[in-house]
Amino acid sequence: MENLDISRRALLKGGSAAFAGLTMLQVAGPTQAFGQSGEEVIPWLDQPPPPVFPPAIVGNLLVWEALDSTITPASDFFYVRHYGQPEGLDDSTWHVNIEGLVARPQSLTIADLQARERREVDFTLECSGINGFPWLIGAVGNARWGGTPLAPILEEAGVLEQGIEVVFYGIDRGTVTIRDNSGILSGGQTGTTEPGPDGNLDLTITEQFARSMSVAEALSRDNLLCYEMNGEPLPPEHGFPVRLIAPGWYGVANVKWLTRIEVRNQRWAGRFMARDYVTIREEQHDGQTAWTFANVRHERLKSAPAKVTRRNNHYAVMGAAWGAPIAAVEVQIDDGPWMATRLRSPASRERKMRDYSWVFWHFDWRMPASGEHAIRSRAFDIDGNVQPAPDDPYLRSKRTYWESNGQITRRVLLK
Ligand SMILES: Nc1nc2c(c(=O)[nH]1)N[C@H]1C(S)=C(S)[C@@H](COP(=O)(O)O)O[C@H]1N2
Ligand SMILES: [Mo]
Repeated sequence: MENLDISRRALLKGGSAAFAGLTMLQVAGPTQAFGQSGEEVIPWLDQPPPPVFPPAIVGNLLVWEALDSTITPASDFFYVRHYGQPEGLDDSTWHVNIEGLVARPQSLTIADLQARERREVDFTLECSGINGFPWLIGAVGNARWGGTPLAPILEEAGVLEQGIEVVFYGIDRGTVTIRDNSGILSGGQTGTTEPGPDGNLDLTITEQFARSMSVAEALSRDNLLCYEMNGEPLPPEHGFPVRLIAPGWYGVANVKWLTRIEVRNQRWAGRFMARDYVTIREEQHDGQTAWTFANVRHERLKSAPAKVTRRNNHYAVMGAAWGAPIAAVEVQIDDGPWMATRLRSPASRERKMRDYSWVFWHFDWRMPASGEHAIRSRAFDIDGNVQPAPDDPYLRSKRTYWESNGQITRRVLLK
C-alpha cells in the first residue's frame, strides 16, 4: 500500500478488460471542443486492464473515449497519492511554512495566500508513469489551476546565498523500508531496524511525501501555490487546501497538501527524487555500457488518439497533444502514410502566451474499410521536435517506464 514499486507478478495479474461494459457511448449534445449530437463513439479494442494499485493510491483514470472538453472536470480528473488520502484537512488552520535558508521565515495561512495576487494557468498534468503500463494510460488531465505565484513569496522570504535547493513537503506520510545492502545503517531514535534478507539491519521509517527543485526552478514565474481547480476550491484528492502547481513538470513535482517549503544548501535526495521517479538508461561510451540515472522532471512531447467517432457514415479520429508547445499532429492508419490533422485551437506559436494546456486535434477519416485498424499519432512541437516512435533508440535505451512519451497505437474495429 505504501509502496508504488510494481512487481512483474502484480502486473501480470492485471488481466481482463476494464471497460467490457463500454460498447457504444452516445455523446450527449454539442460540447465545446468535440462531439456533435448523433455522434457515436466506437470504443477501442485495446481497453486498459484494471489498475494494479487500489483506489486508495490511484484512481479516476481518464476514459479516453469520453474526452470531450479541453478542461477536465475535477470529478473526472485522475489522482495519484502514494501514501493514501490524508484526513482532517482544514483550511481554516492550515499553514504553509517557508523556512530553512531564508532571511525571513514565513508562515502563510490560506487567507494570506488568497489575499495575494491571483493567477490562473491551464496546465495538462500527466503522471510520468503513464503508458509505462497499459492500465495507466488515463493518468492525464487538464485543468485551470488558480492560486498565487510562488516566486514573490520566496523573494520576500529572502533566499540566502547558500541556498541551492527548495524542498516541497506534503502532509501525507507513509512508511518506507530502506534496504541495507552493505551495513551502512545504524539505529536511531525513530524508525525501526530489522534484519533484512542479507542479515543487515533494514531501516523502516515514516516519511512525508516530498519533492525538490533548484532555487532557480522554484523561482520560475509560472509556479503557483494553488488553491483552486477549475474555479472551485481544490478538491481533497487534488491537494486541498493548497498544492504546488509547477506548469510543465510531470505530475510528481506538483506536491499536494503542501505544508512546508524549505530552502537547503544541498541537493535533496529523498525517495521521490532519488529512488522512485528515476529514469535509468543505458548508453554506449567507447564500446562500454554506461548507465545514466536522472530524476523525472519536465513533461515530454506527447500525443494520443482519444476516440474514433461515427456520424451517419462519416468517421473521424480525435485526440490530444501536450507536453510542449504543439505545432502539428499527424496520424497514421495501419501502415499507411502520416497524414495531417486539424488542431482545434491555434497552434502554440500563434497563441500569445506560453500555455501549458493540451491541444485537441481532429482527423476526417474518409471511407475506411470495415475490419480492424490500428491508429497512431505523433506530435510536433514549435521547435520541430517530433514525438518519438516506439522503437526510437532513446526510448529503447530506457530500462524504467517513467517518461514514456513514445507514439501510442490504439486499435478499433469498424463494422
Ligand atoms: N503530497 C503528495 N503530492 C503528490 C503526490 C503524492 O502522493 N503526495 N503524488 C504526485 C504524483 S506521482 C502525481 S502524478 C500527481 C497527481 O496529481 P493529481 O492527483 O491531482 O492528479 O500528484 C503528485 N503530488
Ligand atoms: Mo505520478
